[in-house]
Amino acid sequence: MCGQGPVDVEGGRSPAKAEHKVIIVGLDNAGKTTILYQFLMNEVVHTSPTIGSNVEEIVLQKTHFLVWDIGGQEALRSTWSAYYSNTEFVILVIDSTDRDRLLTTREELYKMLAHEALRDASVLIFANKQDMKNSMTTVEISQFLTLTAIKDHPWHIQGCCALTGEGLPAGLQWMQSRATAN
Ligand SMILES: Nc1nc2c(ncn2[C@@H]2O[C@H](COP(=O)(O)OP(=O)(O)OP(=O)(O)O)[C@@H](O)[C@H]2O)c(=O)[nH]1
Ligand SMILES: [Mg+2]
Repeated sequence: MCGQGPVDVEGGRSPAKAEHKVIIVGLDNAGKTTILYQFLMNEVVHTSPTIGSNVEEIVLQKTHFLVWDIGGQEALRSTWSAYYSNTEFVILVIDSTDRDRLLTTREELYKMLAHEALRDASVLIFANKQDMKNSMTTVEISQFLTLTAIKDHPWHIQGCCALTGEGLPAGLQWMQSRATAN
């Protein structure tokens, strides 16, 4: 937890090490915290609803991501924008079984994309819980969210299962390739 590198006024991180800021958003119960710790430890942790946020550093092939996992309960969604400044990647996590709330997710997505602070952000959408047999496919979700209409942000949709980790490396790889391309 305590870095030993050179200290600077920004809060103890070396300015030489470029760190890409990532936020993980999505409705409550989507699997955001499960994904974060599956990324970090390759295992499923017991989660409870996130109040506030968790932050962890994930390193992939020398690319450092500082990842903020934010609580998705309705009362907490208005706090998401407090995390937007300097964000390079938004990971939107969707519970692919949650048909009833896909419209709410859609509204939250377009509200975020219109936010000035996220003007340059890329968006990775994880269609999570693909292990459940009633889950929507990535094609269904893409169509419902009209992703192809999004022209002003690079985006990518990836099916996944946070319990097994399936699909997560592919999503992370997409972020890594964009992070190094920029
Ligand atoms: N079947 C299945 N369950 C999952 C998957 N991912 C997460 N879950 C379960 O979904 C529940 C919610 O997961 P969390 O990671 O706490 O959800 P969250 O998005 O962080 O929720 P908030 O913190 O309230 O915003 C937990 O019981 C997880 O074990 C998945 O891929 N498949
Ligand atoms: Mg959480």
